[in-house]
Amino acid sequence: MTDTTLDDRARAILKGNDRGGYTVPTHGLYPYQWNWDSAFAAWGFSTFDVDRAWTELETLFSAQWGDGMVPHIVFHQASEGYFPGPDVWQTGTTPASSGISQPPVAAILARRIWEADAAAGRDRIAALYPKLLAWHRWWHDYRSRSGAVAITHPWESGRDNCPDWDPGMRNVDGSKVGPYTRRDTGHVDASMRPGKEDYDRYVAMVQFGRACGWDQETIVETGPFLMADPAITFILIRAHRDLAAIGAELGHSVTELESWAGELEAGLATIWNPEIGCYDARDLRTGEFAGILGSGGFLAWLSGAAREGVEETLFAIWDKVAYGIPSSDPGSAHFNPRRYWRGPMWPVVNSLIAMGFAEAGNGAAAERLRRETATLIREHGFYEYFDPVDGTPCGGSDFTWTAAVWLTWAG
Ligand code: 9WN
Repeated sequence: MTDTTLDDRARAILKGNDRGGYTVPTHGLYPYQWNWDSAFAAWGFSTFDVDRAWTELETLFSAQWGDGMVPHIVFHQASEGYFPGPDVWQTGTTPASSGISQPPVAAILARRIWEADAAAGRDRIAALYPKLLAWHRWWHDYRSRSGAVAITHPWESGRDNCPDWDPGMRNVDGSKVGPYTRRDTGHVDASMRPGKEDYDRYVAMVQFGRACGWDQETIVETGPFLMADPAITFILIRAHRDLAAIGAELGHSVTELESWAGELEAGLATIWNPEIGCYDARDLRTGEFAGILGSGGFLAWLSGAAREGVEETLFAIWDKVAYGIPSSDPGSAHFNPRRYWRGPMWPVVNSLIAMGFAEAGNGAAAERLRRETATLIREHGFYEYFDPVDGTPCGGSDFTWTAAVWLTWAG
């Protein structure tokens, strides 16, 4: 296919996954609206339909909770195709939603969407601004207490079963969750998905949230899982700054956002693991580091936080594969090139990493990453993710965020 044909195909995927005001990540496997998928979808739409781009974000924020949290899934329409659905989460919200959040990329991408058409976007971004601010306040008040950003469920990281979460997962008791039926393994090869023990623990964490009425204070203070996530920390620092830039342009005082970004920047010291020479996921219940190098650490450049020596450490793992930055180190015992987040390369994460490289002045690395990602999409199509060693396409096909990053970055 030529790149023009691929552009057409990418636009057709976004339109085909449109369910009216929101897009699903892919047909079948993911039948609802996901938080960070939608922010990428909006960015993709902004290349040919800015109005539709804003609508995507507006629909997502229509599900915002009273405390500012923006849920990771919004269940607009009933579907039998996904587990766990609204009957399992039981959050009691309208629209129905999950009880956890997802990486706060919305402000980063909203700023880019606004740049795509400044005049048309002014009223839309002005209306979204207080909602974005309330969400950022939620991350600050509930999740930034240890210095870095904490997640209460691996699904909140968006990088569900990456080895970064293994220390925290070991302490979650999944043995009493009772029977349930997974749907994901009916859509894609089970060997590419998280295992049963992982799912038992994921469900146990949902059951804890449900039992305490999704009380955030209880979940953070006494829930079964609390880990500091370097990737969300980098993303939030960057998102605070982008939201501050938006706010300043709109005439708001942004000192609060700037101070939140500064606090997190200082807090990065708490997730620096000298043993691996990199920022690292950390179990906040035990203090244990995960000891994992992978795509999460590469997001340091997005917030301008890369320290001396990090480039050498991290680029060595990139050099071990042929295509893009893998989600974990191919040299480690945890690495699995096709099992979800335990090794594969994800175009969507690579697009954020490249954004960081470009802004840090490393245009050559940004271009290498773009080229390697584009090669995979050209050869195989718009898959959810890829084997970084031999390029095998994996997961769902005709994937919204892969189409979106083709239009905005890789293509
Ligand atoms: C759980 C939709 C989502 C992405 C996540 C990805 C995967 C869900 C799942 O799919 O997570 O949220 O059931 O595996 O890990 O990043 O947002 O594409």
